[in-house]
Amino acid sequence: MSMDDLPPAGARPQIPGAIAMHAPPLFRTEMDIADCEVDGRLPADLSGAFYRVGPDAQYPLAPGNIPFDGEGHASMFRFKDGHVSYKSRYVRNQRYMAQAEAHRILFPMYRNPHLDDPSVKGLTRGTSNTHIITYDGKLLAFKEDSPPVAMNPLTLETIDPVYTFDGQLESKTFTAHPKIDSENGNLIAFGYEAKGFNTDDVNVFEYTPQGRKIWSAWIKVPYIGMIHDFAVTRRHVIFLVIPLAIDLEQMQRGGIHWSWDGSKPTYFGVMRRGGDGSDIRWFKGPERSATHVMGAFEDGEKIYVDMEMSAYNPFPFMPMRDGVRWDPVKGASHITRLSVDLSDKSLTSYSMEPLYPHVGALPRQDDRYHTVPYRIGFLPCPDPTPAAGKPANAGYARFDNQTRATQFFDAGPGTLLAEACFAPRSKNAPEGHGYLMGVATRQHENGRCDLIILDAEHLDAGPVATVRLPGRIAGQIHGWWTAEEQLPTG
Ligand code: V55
Ligand code: FE
Repeated sequence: MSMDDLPPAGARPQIPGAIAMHAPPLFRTEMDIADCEVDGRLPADLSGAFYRVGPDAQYPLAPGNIPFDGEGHASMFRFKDGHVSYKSRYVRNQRYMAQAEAHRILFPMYRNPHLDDPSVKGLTRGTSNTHIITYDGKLLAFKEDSPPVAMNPLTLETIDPVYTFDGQLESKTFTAHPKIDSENGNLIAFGYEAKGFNTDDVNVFEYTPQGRKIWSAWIKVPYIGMIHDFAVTRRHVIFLVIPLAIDLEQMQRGGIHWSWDGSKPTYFGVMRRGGDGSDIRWFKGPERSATHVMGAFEDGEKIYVDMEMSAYNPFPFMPMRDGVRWDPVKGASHITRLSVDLSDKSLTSYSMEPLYPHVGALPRQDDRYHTVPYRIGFLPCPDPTPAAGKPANAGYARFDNQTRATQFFDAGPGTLLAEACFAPRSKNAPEGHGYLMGVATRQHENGRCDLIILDAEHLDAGPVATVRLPGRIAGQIHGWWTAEEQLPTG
């Protein structure tokens, strides 16, 4: 399936990677914009960096390849003293460097090593195109099939194309969705296919903020399916294994790593954090996709994970098995609360409760609440209650899980929105007090982009400031806010 087969934007629900799919690649165009134009006034207390990363093909994708295989292009909005600049750089991972030297694609198919050019044997295949965070003074870019890549947080120069925490990383892979402990700043992460291609091993581990490993456990999964995000609470680690299953035959035929196998259950696995993983319990559910976590918490032995969930495959460019035709309605996701009660020793399945009517992907929270009970969430989605006869514009929703009250910022007609990120007003500001920011693509202006900055408590009041870019900028899957005090000086 190609981008042209998709229903027009707006007629279909927001799906992960929608921006990356609609934005044609920039093909090695990197940018520096000093002192960007701003409509409105940048808040005086907004100081730090908003990082983004997304797939942006280095050379045109090989026939049959999917947009998720574009090379990682990282970007930064740097806010300081009431001004903002924009910078973007491709991640100089092993794949990018080898291809640059060869002036062509050497890794032609998404997570399929069979077609790789023989010259790249032994290099990491990772594109670093999915998520980006700062940790221990470094900017880390992720693709879930490889180790992180470390970059300089101020210059975006790549400093280590295979970052292994000084050799401590046991897994051959590393999730794009590490969590930062809300209380001690530790980094908790995992790798799947952790012993290499087509292995059913998962390695889960925790590092101190200074980069010292404090525990690591190995578990087996019920089947090899995508484990894109995960959840961490004070005492538990939760994995979702979805029916986007490894497809060896498809890969032999030159296709991608995954296809949707609707005959498989969606598993919810829970293990004790800091243990050896031997206590893991796998709870079964029906055919569902469960991709991004908005937030998670525990109450005694009860575990709750709020995430985007769809009836099946949310990605139109990932093949369906057995001749099933992809249906955008079944691929559309709702924020759903998954729960289990661990005190029930005979429990074998998890519960699912849809929380809001909004249809959208890429939910986020105040990132200071990754591992503790949280209340506020955000989601890019079409207006859930458009005026009669009017198409639904894209916007950002704010959810208050305590009252179930919602707000909506309407981004206007012809606008596509990337995932939003939350920036707290100050280090110790209450949950959700600060700014919500995200990149808007204006379809009627040739894809020109704006960075929209909203008061996160009052989304419906409209932007407090809009950073006007002169044209299209690199697309994004995920982004990350780093406050000034956590950036290196200089
Ligand atoms: C996702 C994105 C990916 C990927 C697997 O949003 C899952 C989900 C940009 O690449 O490879
Ligand atoms: Fe993701």
